Amino acid sequence: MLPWWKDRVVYQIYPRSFCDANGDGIGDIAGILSKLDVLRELGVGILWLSPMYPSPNEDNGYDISNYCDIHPDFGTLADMDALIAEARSRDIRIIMDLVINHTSSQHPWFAKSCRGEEPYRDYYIWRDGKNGRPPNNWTGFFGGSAWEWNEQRGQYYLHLFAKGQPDLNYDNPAVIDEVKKLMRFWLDRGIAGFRCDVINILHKTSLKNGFPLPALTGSEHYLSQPGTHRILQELYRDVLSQYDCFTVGETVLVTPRIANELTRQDPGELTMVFSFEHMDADCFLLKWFPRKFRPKRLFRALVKWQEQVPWNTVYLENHDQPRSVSRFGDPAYPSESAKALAVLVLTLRGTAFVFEGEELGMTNMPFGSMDDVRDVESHNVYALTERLHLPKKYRWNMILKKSRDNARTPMQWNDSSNAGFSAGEPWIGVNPNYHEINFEKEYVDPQSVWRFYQKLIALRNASDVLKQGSFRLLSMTGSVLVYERALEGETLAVAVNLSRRSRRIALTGDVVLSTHGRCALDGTLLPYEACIVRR
Ligand code: TEU
Ligand code: CA
Repeated sequence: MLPWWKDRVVYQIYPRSFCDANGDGIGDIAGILSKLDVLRELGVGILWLSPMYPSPNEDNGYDISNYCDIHPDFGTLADMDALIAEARSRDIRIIMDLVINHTSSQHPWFAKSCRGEEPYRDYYIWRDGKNGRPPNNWTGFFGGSAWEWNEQRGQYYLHLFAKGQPDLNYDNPAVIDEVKKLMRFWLDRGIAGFRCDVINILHKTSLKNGFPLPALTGSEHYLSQPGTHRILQELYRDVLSQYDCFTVGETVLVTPRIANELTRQDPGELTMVFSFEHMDADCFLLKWFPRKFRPKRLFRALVKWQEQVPWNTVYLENHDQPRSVSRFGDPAYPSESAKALAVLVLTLRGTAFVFEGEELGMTNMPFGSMDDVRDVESHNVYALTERLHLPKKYRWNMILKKSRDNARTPMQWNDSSNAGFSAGEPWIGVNPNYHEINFEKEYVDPQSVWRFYQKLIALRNASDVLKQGSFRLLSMTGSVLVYERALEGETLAVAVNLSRRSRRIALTGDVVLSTHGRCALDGTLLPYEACIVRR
């Protein structure tokens, strides 16, 4: 029997942008509750909720000021308990975001650490400066020095993300104890696991200068270090192994070898990880330098991970990534290309993750100016590239193509004002294409992207071969990928064409599901056609 987390499709909710029940412009728990039936109908069996904890929102909740409560914007702890129970009653389990590399600078631990109060003095990574400069040359994920001066303490603190996200000090056992406590707090309330934010950078082996790199200088001192493996093993042994739960690690800059180490069974660490190699198919250097999308780059990365990691996650979107249909699809074939991408996500081997709106074919946002952009990362990068004298047009193009806010515009529920997301003024603008792309319209259209996702998820839920079958590459050309899934004598082949041209393929068999509703393959795939064939 497959464990339940390999058996079910996961749906990621970005709560701020999902559904606003009280009209304050921010999505909330009551909004999620109102959509549980629709999610059940879609066929997903696990929800991953991006952070809903109290937070000053410098990084939309990834800067946590209290791990054991719910932000009033979203509701109360009682609302969260109700959500867990209501989801359970529909056979949907919930995992939460575990953000433990850093806290918010508004967390009481940090305030006390600034004052040098015990036992919080060494909860964070504090160092003296060097001749009035930061302690080392490290740079952070959002650009610029990874150190910030604190007047009160008279020292610098390390922050690999925004200034308001000081890194915790994992050389301090008290910090690990705090983490165990907060994990139990949520597991005891009935959640089914965690998505673990940047979990492979917890332990910093040394604070020496890093090898100068174009980005993330210093990262060789903290990426997937032995100290991090030890912490993950301890969290597994003392907490996770005592619950019916799973973890998915968000692991940055990992190779298949490292992913296999992070997910090994004995001693246990994580259940599965998110890798990012396939996210570089249209960009490089931590995404900020766009390049032309080539399907083969996407295919090659996906296949490599299929072949080298026994059980991985499969995804094309999350709250940090622009919309997949805008990156890997085609505006001339919006519905076809969204469906072809869906086939990839739901027929490759591994746990499939669908991000809110992906199942509608939601697209990137035509932002007008930086005033429309909310994300701290975008603002930091826009300012930094100005100091580097990059041309304004180029910088703006970077933001349009790569801003995380592309994924964070409100969910498009219907054709009414604000796409039915909120009766008030949404915290971030709604994509004007909600008149064409919205849930209610797609729900009643048998040919819609949403209906296709529903069919595909149902097919997967009912198919052992899609859930647990082996993966074998059959062929890969510039724009067509063909592979096979096999289990105990049953074989399905999948062919995906990510181009505007019809392509010839040597594949026959009864069509189980096709993006174009066809019943038999005749040797050609139409533009952006994908087919699942029984062999
Ligand atoms: O993301 C970590 C991470 O690597 C991203 O910041 C990545 O560099 C960037 O998004 C690429 O555009 C996680 C969360 O998913 C993200 O939302 C948080 O901002 C970040 O950690 C800090 O907690
Ligand atoms: Ca609200």
